[in-house]
Amino acid sequence: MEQARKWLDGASRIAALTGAGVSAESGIPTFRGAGGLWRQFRPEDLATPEAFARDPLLVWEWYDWRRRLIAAASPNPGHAALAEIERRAGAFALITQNVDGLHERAGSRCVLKLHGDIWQVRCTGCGAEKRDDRTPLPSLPPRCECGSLLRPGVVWFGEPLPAGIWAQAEQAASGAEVFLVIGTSAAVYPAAGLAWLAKSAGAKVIEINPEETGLSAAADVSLRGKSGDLLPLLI
Ligand code: BV8
Ligand code: ZN
Repeated sequence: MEQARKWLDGASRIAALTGAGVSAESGIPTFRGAGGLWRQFRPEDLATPEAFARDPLLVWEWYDWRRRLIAAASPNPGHAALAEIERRAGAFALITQNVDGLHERAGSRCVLKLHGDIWQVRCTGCGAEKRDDRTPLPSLPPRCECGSLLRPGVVWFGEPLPAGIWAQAEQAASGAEVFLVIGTSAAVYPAAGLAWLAKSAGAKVIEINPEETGLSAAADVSLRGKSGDLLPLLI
């Protein structure tokens, strides 16, 4: 912890990659942890264009359930600590795989959402995109005024990440002096690759996770614990 604090205090360019683990203490189940399942489905079965094409109602029931959970949740001290780091650092980029919007609700301003936003909906017909934060949604699956199905404004498996946001994330990772990897199992690419990019560009990598992950090998320091406990201690 002392070493991590020293690196953080001495850095002016910092970046962080967060995953579902930072929202776990807000009561949002992680994808691959114990509570991550929904009915008998795995996220990889539902978060795909094929699943949506096959059964848009089932996929929307899952998202509507998650939206209600998120709406009832609050940011936790880990989210707040990351907003504080942004205020203190010379340059800070918060790169998140999460779609729950809790970083913004905690006060983070520059959030690069690699996998989209659960509060956005996009028309599969006319492409219209808007924010719709009603929970529950009045009818499932929701439809656009044009009559076509609306889909969640998130990135599914097999879909490309938003090009502009990905480019900003790569730039932030390769320019960071310290790269924090928080609450991610590092199972999903290309997001997880950002830690290796940061490391190859000379950053000190600090991992915060109760468990070992695929990125522990890249970490210069691994803090084994909950982000809601450790991030406030770190700052
Ligand atoms: C793409 C949005 C190309 C939707 C999500 C084979 C090998 C390698 C890669 C692939 C492969 N086959 C396919 C791929 C590519 C695929 C992929 O990586 N698959 C994986 C499963 C193998 N990736 C893609 O498809 C990506 N797109 O590659 O496109 C392309 C290019 C051009 C043109 C066309 C295509 C798109 C990936 C995005 C998928 N969308 N979510 C939604 O949310 O509904 S991914 C989903 O997983 C979430 O975003 C989630 O954030 C993300 C990663 O999971 P984590 O965040 O890490 O969460 P997880 O539960 O896994 O782990 C939680 C961690 O927290 C644990 O480590 C736990 O210990 C820790 N924790 C728990 N409590 C705490 C804690 N930590 C701290 N504090 C606590 N209290
Ligand atoms: Zn439409």
